[in-house]
Amino acid sequence: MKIFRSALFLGLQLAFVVAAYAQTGPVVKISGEVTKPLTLSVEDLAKMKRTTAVFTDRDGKAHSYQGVALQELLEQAGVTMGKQLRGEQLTKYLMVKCADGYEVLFSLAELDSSFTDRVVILADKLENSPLPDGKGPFRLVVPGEKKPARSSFQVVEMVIRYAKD
Ligand SMILES: Nc1nc2c(c(=O)[nH]1)N[C@H]1C(S)=C(S)[C@@H](COP(=O)(O)O)O[C@H]1N2
Ligand SMILES: [Mo]
Repeated sequence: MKIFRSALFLGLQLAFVVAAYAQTGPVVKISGEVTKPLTLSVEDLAKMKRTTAVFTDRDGKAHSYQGVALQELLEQAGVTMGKQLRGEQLTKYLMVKCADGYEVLFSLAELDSSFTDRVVILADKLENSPLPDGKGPFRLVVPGEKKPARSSFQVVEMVIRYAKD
């Protein structure tokens, strides 16, 4: 009886661990100089204000991506954007980190609508479908640049830091 009970207990524990693991889908993190670090899933992004950005590939072909404006995400994380982005805050940068080790950098002012009309988005859809294998589930889309090199795919984390000492 005792053995049966401990076997049942172990079985339940195992089932619990498996279930918890299955629920852990891919996420993107926003960390560093933030007041509220975020861990966002595709489901979280789906609930936010959605917007479209055009990605121009190496061949000059345009593709329409859907997602959430990076500024919106940074504001949710409590990053100094908008009126707060002044003085020494202007020495802050955002580093994008990808699953393949690719990294690119933006200064915060490049991402703020009080400095620029260009809207960078964190996309989770291409032509309204999930991103293709190896390019998702999250991609930065940076319109208005001559090269697509900063439109990082497989984004896993965005870290905000001070560049000054
Ligand atoms: N994670 C990651 N993102 C990346 C790259 C990369 O190597 N890794 N290459 C960049 C470069 S140099 C280009 S030209 C585009 C190519 O995107 P595409 O293959 O979707 O056209 O992705 C950019 N984003
Ligand atoms: Mo490239």
